[in-house]
Amino acid sequence: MCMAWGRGLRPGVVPGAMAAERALAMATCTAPVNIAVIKYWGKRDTDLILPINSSLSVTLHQDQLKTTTTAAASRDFTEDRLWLNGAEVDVGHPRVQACLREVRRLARKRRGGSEDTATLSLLSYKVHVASENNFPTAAGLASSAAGYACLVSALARLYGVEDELSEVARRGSGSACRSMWGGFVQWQRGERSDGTDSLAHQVAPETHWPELRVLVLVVSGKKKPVASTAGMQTSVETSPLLKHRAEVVVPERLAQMIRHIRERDFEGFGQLTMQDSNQFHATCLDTFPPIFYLNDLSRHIIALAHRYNTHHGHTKVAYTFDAGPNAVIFTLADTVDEFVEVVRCSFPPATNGDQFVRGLPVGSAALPQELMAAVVTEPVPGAVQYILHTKPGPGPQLVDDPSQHLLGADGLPRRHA
Ligand code: 2P0
Repeated sequence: MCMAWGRGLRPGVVPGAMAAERALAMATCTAPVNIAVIKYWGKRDTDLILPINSSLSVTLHQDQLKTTTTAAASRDFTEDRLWLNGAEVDVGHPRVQACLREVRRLARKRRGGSEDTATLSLLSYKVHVASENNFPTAAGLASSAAGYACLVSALARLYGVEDELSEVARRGSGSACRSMWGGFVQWQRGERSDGTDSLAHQVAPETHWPELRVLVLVVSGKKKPVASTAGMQTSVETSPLLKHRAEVVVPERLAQMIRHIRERDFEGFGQLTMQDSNQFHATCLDTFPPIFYLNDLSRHIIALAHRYNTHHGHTKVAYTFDAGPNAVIFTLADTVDEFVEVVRCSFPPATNGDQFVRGLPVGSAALPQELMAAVVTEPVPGAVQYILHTKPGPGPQLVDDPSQHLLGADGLPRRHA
């Protein structure tokens, strides 16, 4: 493994290495999951992770879904090491290495010619990193976005880097750059070949639309059949629809979507969210050989949402699906109780009746007879494992409480009770 890590810097040659006395430096951050409403699919540069189109997402609240990462540096560490959910994994993964290299480059740049010996010492040390999700990785919720956003946040904190970091998170996973901000976030595709203008920025903070709610319908614990990274490149190579989407459709939709968000127009936001999810899955079908992320159950949920909206005469719920069959539903707070009851009646829970709804509280609702008849047409028992109720939330956070570090004083993972 070739590493730029610490090259040319040795603790022994740090002048007046005051901070080298410090045995262990540690920082812990949390970072959120995001769900795209204008989808990213396809790269124009697979190494720098530069997309063929801009995208826009909603950052989900970390009370329900988050990654926590601790990064530590010590002169006593003999090699870089990484643990994910308690299991040690290969730290040599090129994307992990790209994030490490870029944060360290920014730290050096920031230090410039100054006498910041603390940073200089840290930069010469190996790192240990531990990362955990507060949700099951197997649930198919976008964990790489939160994971890389958190890795970059924790490393940046460790080295005292305060620069724009979405460009670095993007090197871990494209969608990770959007998890560097809270609320409503646009990832600008950029024009430059070096990727310096392919950045995420906030369109509106999470407080902008207080009534907006998110229901994640977890329908499958299985791993996705085709990984996004491989799938999107096959789409770039074979799908004329994807080319048209990137060149013509997305630029128009982005402008519309930003307008709907600014005006808190749920009708417009919801319709465009559904249309963009559908077009993303259409580009998957247009890929050759085709990629299928939706399954019968996802199609069942799509039909249910349309029946529900038709019954009410306007858009009350909007679905979106990523590279897997789980549904993410956007709605407004005043609709949550009723729609959750519709989902419960449509997919009666098999065993976990009391854990069927998780996250933010949901009240009870009695469904009117005409709604039942019009919307709940063919119940599929047990098909939805559970519903997670959440809302838009903030970007990465620093964890001040040292008892929350995932690494102990020995630099090894410790388990929380
Ligand atoms: C998105 N997805 O915009 C789209 C919609 C999946 C469907 O971003 O290769 O895991 O790491 O850049 O970010 C999934 O792609 O792919 C994704 P890489 P990533 O959220």
